[in-house]
Amino acid sequence: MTTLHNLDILLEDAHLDPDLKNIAQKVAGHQRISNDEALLLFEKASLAYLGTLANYIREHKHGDDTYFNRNFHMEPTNVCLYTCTFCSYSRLIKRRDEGWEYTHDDMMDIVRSYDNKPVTEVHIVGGVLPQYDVKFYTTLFKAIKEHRPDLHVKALTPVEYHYIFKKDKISYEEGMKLMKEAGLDSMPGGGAEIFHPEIRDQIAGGKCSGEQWLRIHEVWHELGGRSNATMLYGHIENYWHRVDHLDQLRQLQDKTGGFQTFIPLKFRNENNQLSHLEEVSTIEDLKMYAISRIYLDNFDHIKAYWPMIGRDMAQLSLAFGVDDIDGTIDDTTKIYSMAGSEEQNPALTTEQLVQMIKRVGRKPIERDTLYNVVKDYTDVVFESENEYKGYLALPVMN
Ligand code: V47
Ligand code: SF4
Repeated sequence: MTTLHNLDILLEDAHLDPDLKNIAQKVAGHQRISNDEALLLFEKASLAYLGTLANYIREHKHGDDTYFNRNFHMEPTNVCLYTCTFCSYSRLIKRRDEGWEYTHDDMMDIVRSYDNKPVTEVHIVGGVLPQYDVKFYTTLFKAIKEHRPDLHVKALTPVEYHYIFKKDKISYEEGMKLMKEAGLDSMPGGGAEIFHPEIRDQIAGGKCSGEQWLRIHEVWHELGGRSNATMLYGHIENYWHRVDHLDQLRQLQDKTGGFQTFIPLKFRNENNQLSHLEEVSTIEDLKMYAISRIYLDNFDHIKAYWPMIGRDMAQLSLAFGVDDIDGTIDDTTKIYSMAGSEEQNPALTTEQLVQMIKRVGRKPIERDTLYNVVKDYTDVVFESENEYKGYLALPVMN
């Protein structure tokens, strides 16, 4: 479904604002856009214009290929000593009876419950509590690897790492090395929120700073590791803060090349201290995806996390720069729904996910965490509905 010609039409449009035409020319020439130009896109560009540019880049990088993976989430605890105002979990520190605090054995029971299921990744995130320390996580990673060496461990964010390394009085370098030796394969993108202290100080409840978040990813990349990045948008930040956030990610990526995917996360307003804020519109969401794709020229992938935005929006996002819709996840916790995500009970079979992608003219590709192709579903015809049923979930943490 190539739309490469659409950009040509746009470039010939005599009525197009000269600044926007200039940006379109840059995109056509595969040149990087500046921060001022990104700001201009947020402030001035129409959705149709942004979609044309973002889709051009998306198709240039990936054609119609659209990635998903099969993973499951484990959350050691949903209680957290930080007090991020956007998070539905932080309040549980005072109401611990409503939360859970899993032991090592509980966590391994969850891992074992996936024996014989075709998952390639476990995504581990959680609240921050003192008993979940370096020892807990290194022991857990080692046990997972012993039990199932093929399972990719994508675990924890700089929020946890900063806390546990500080507690053990070890440097980021020492700490990340220990994690790698224990079996950590990659880092998810959480905890980034908005880097700029003007906003972060108001929403991030005392957890690691933007600088510390970036530094821990840098250290991990220097060890040869890969990771993802996110941005929580649509609350009290303005466009300038979003561009600043993207700028810092682009700069670090220039230095290390260690990021795989950028995931814009729309702020949801239920059950948290920012419930008085109105959520941004779906048009704003599509603009966010498109501008991320246009600005982050050194990121291979842009991911839409579909349980949060809903299936229809996920399909739409594939025309606005997105090439990855995360995956089939077995949700044991249902946490995502606490923040008011679109999918109150998200469950998609692999077949449904594949159909969802095919229906918007794209090619469904199952990938592993590092984007190696596991299976191309383009020509697969499903015979039964009884394929392994994977559930999708949002870990609304870190
Ligand atoms: O850092 C918390 C966000 C993130 C809310 O790397 C909220 O593959 C919206 O990072 N409304 C954690 N968002 C989730 C995350 C993630 C998810 C899927 C895949 C990957 C990956 C990473 O969730 C937190 C925070 O930014 N979050 N509360 C909320 N009310
Ligand atoms: Fe804790 Fe993460 Fe929630 Fe912040 S977002 S309160 S660090 S679980």
